[in-house]
Amino acid sequence: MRRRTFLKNGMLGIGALAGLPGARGAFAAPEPAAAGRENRVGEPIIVSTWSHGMAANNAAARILQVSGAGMTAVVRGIMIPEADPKVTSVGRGGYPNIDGVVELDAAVMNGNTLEVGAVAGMQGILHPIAVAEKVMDESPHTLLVGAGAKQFALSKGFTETNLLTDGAKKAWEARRGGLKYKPAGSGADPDNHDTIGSVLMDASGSIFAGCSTSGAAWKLPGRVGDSPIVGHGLYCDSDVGGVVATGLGEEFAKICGSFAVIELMRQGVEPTEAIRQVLERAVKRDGRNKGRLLAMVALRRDGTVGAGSTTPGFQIAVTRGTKHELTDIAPLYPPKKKD
Ligand code: SD4
Repeated sequence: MRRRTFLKNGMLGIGALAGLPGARGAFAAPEPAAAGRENRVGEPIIVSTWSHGMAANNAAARILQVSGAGMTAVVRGIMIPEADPKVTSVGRGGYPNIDGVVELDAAVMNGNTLEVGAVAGMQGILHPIAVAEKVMDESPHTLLVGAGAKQFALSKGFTETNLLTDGAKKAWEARRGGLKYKPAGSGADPDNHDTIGSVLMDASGSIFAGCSTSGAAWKLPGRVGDSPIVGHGLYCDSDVGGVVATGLGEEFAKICGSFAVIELMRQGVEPTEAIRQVLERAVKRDGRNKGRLLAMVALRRDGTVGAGSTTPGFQIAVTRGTKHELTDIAPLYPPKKKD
């Protein structure tokens, strides 16, 4: 495993986060720690998927510094890649469905209370992660989809916006002639990766998780992946740790990937080994999964970070206190070299 240390602090500012309707402010009271779940590490830890996880971690760390509010920090961190048009698998700039429409999925989870909030297949709203938080905090439900999710967001003061950038439209147009939807199980589209997922343990030992994605590029309208489904794309429990997934959502659904990793960790399995066992389960069931992106990162409540990926290229961003690090994860199934 190669390690690369990136700059401390000094990355993306959080100015883009201003003006969110009624969001918990940067100075909101911290969420209460769960009794007996002290942070034995003594400093907050944030782990996120992919290189854009660095910017997310940086923003989250700054929120933690000013308010100590872990859930707010996860949400505000994820909002950075959601707003970045260069990230083609999250928020604005995300690749659209087969009809050229961007549909977004997101979820949040509070590991103290096991409360969750999620939206799926939502169109025209820039920050699905913030809407997911509202679903958790201000609705009696856990998951809202499609037009209902959008209506809920508008009712909470979010505004409608165009999520399809010129770049994403061009990519879709270039593919349109040859686009034929590949049913689940036929392999991940190479354009289909890089969901942002974050797990955070705050100074009190409380654990929070969130993830946000535009899902599979060129998907069928209405397709929902693993990311907004608790237990598939994310899970956290402050007694154990937190997990987020990235890759082919249909395959995580079949094994309840994130929940499976948490339950192995609960039984004492090391985070990296737990992820390996769960990914192996997916590969054992279907050998084609060796060549499809299925990747996960986990944080155990003692501060141990684990990760695994079927294929090469996966990276995780880890922040401990003020130290940010991007780490390449070696694939569990390296592609065979061609002679
Ligand atoms: C999905 N898991 O919708 C998401 C896509 C993804 O990295 O993670 N890409 O299937």
